[in-house]
Amino acid sequence: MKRDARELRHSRICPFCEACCGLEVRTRDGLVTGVRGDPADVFSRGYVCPKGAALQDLHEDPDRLRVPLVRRGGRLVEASWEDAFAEIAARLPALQAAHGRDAVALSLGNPVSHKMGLLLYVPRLAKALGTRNVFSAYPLDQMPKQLAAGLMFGHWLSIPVPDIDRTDLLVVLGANPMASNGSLWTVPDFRGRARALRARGGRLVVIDTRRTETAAVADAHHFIRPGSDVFLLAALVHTLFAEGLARPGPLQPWLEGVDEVRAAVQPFSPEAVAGRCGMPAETIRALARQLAEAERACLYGRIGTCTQAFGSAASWLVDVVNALTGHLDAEGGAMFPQAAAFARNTEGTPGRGAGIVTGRHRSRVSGAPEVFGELPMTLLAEEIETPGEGQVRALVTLASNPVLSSPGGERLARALSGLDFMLSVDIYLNETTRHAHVVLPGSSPLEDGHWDVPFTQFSVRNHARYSAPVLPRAPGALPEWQILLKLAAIARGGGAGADPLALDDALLRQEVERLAGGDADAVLAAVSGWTGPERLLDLALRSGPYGDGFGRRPGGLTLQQVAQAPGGIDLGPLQPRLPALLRTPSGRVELAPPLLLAELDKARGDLHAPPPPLVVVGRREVRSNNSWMHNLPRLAKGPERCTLKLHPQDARAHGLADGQRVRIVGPQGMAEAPLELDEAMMPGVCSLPHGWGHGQPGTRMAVAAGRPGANLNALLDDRLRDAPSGNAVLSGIAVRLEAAG
Ligand SMILES: Nc1nc2c(c(=O)[nH]1)N[C@H]1C(S)=C(S)[C@@H](COP(=O)(O)OP(=O)(O)OC[C@H]3O[C@@H](n4cnc5c(=O)[nH]c(N)nc54)[C@H](O)[C@@H]3O)O[C@H]1N2
Ligand SMILES: Nc1nc2c(c(=O)[nH]1)N[C@H]1C(S)=C(S)[C@@H](COP(=O)(O)OP(=O)(O)OC[C@H]3O[C@@H](n4cnc5c(=O)[nH]c(N)nc54)[C@H](O)[C@@H]3O)O[C@H]1N2
Ligand code: SF4
Ligand SMILES: [Mo]
Repeated sequence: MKRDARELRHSRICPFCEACCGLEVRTRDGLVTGVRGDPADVFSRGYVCPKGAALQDLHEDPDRLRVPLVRRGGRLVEASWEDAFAEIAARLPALQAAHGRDAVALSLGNPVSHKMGLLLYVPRLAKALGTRNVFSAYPLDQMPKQLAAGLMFGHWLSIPVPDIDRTDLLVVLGANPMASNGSLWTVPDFRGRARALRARGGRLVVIDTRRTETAAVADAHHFIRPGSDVFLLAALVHTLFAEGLARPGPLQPWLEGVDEVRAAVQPFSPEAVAGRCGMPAETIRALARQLAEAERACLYGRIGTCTQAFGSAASWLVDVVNALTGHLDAEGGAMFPQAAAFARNTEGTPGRGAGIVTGRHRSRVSGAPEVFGELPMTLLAEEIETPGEGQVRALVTLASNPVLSSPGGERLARALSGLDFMLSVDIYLNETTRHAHVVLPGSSPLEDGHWDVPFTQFSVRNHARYSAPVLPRAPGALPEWQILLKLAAIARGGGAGADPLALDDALLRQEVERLAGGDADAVLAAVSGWTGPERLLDLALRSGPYGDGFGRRPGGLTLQQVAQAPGGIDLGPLQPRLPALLRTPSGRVELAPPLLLAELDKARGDLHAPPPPLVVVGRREVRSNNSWMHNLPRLAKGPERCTLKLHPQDARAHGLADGQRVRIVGPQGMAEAPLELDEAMMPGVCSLPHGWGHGQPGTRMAVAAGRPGANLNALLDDRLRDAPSGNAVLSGIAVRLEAAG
């Protein structure tokens, strides 16, 4: 080893969460020597959380998979890429030939969104497989918000975000950005921005079932009973109409359905909902008035408002409030970012479009509608278990761990062990991938180039940042985009020897010919300096809203230009985008989609449901991320994080003491965790983080197994969903506590 090799500094966008902070990664001689926030990053300006530095742990993790595994004689053993692809080619196409395309299901996990090599190539694999059985993390998370945005604005990802840097009042409902660093809202350094908001005289208000870390930096916090957000929101809208505060301002001519909304919220006066929400009517009224009267204000709802029985209706009403108070698409309000690449709402005819549809097909067993091309993750197990035409017999998981991340995971695990064939592209042998017949190793993020395909569409400022690979690819490793192409080639009948790069060229040519017609050759020549995801990115950037248009807009963006800009390129604060952003058939903001009006009507029947004595909700913690970062030593150390938080008053009523191990019994299972008494809990509500439950036989995550934690999802009820979006209900489930052991 050259001991005196020079230390190099690289900019790398953090791939772990939606904040997308710019990191500075130092390397020497191919080894990582340090990671810190990159002060030169135009977007995050040096901010970093404890997870960022753990990129080094991930890169070095001895448990991270580096070679393919193939099941031989019941055991997963190391194999060559050739053998692994040969195994897949021998089994997957034959299964589809014998049982139909839908016999193979796809399961897509959260990290797919954080890797352009995966996200940009999933469509190629999905198309080659041709299956309607596509499952993902979205219906465990944000599908209600996507559905509401789709119905209102005409595209699934036209989701407005708080313009926090210019607002006077931010109301956060069911989100904890101090721990999560933001979601469907790319907002690095939330703490710093919240502090600046308050320093300039603005206010931060948090409504949550727990007095969270975000509440701790806010001006006010209000408890809300889990699952009752739809009622609070309907009462806010009710108040706006009742008190003459519905003043949409310049947006007025573009709003369709104001009268229908007024009629629909009629039954939901603050008095009518106060008991259900656990909030005084006067508090609700005051909130409505504050939102209406603030010059610049924004209401933001996130996962707490999505993972409940009326999640779609709640997500919709959040933006109804923003629209009626004149804060939608206005400076300091809820604004639509304009991404430099891959944003569908900048393509096609401005101001009008086909809108969205759901239910183009239905799940075979329960008949749940397809939403955004996907089916509810909680229905995957029954599709595998239930015999008959169209039964799922094989599964491909991409960066997905539903055995821990989905309710019904234990049942799913049993179903997985009965599959004819299972293939995982993943970096760990974990609770899900241990059931696979073939596991193909994903790459270390430090070996990939990076662009935030989804998150630039939710960013608090418009920007263009590209990270080049920090380290050369490990010898023998295959980038994930090539893995997916190879699988696509195999699914298309090309056999194990198929050439993924030739398929990439052919597919790209087809697409460019469709879009650019006679100019296709010139366009392809212009991007020919790049390959793979970078080539798609250059194409998207140059044809995007800030692009050079392949020479038509001199000075416009190209990937080369972005790649050479230290810290990226700032494209300025968010700008109003209505009505041009709309892709609804009416060309207006659909304030009253019939599907959601019907939900609100349904919710009336639930308004007087008596609350169970104790319910469980989830929580996030800065040093963790869903189910897969518990193997990184610098995050895993420190106090036990998978604890059950409970208000001391509830603990006394149960005869339980701080630190004691408790058994939490839910509708479908139980789990055990140490009890942590916390005055910040709403009485009648306990909280347990998700993503734990490690140490199962056949997994290979030694650090995580040392502190397995309890699986929240084992307690929940996999039958409960928000009907229009198919999103799982993860919040407000009735549980019972008892002393363990
Ligand atoms: N009860 C409850 N359940 C929840 C939630 C909740 O709030 N409460 N949250 C839900 C939400 S929001 C989400 S998004 C889901 C997340 O659930 P999943 O989508 O299942 O995601 P993770 O649990 O993060 O698991 C990620 C998987 O990707 C693998 N992986 C990590 N990095 C890479 C990589 O670079 N390449 C490849 N190929 N694989 C990689 C990991 O090893 C792991 O297997 O969980 C949901 N589950
Ligand atoms: N550190 C860390 N960061 C993450 C993740 C992680 O696991 N760890 N996961 C990432 C992912 S995949 C996502 S989707 C985002 C999510 O990001 P956020 O939406 O900010 O998610 P949480 O931090 O879980 O905050 C949800 C809040 O909702 C509250 N809540 C629960 N039920 C209800 C309810 O019925 N009504 C209301 N009003 N509130 C309720 C909870 O107490 C909690 O404080 O975070 C991302 N960032
Ligand atoms: S906040 Fe998110 S993006 Fe930023 S360093 Fe932490 S994990 Fe990475
Ligand atoms: Mo998520």
